[in-house]
Amino acid sequence: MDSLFTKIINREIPAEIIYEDDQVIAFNDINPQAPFHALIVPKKHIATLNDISSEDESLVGHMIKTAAVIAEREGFAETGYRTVFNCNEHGGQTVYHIHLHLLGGKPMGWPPY
Ligand code: DGP
Repeated sequence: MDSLFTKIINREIPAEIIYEDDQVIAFNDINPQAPFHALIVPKKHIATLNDISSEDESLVGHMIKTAAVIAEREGFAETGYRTVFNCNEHGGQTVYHIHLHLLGGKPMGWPPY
């Protein structure tokens, strides 16, 4: 059974795709928590951060670099932005295919609860 995000990668479910390359895809979050809120998702299915293997380290680095590239492209790299990985129940993870939230366009609060 493919994950929800694999279905988006395979164009079985529509999404507003804003970036794609051979390793990752990025699309707007369906429930935005900031003026800009996108998800950077690896094409390889990895369920949680706990499942990242040493061979995935460059892929995860590429996800983070992609967030920075999109922030620059969207014009909020200098003012700043928030990136978040949620992991499992206490982390607030609801989709079990790792994804990096990229939020921008307003000042973010801290702590995040
Ligand atoms: P998390 O709670 O960290 O697992 O974040 C999952 C995010 O995925 C949440 O912010 C909402 C978003 N999301 C869930 N279903 C869909 C969908 O079908 N399309 C899009 N674009 N985003 C979705």
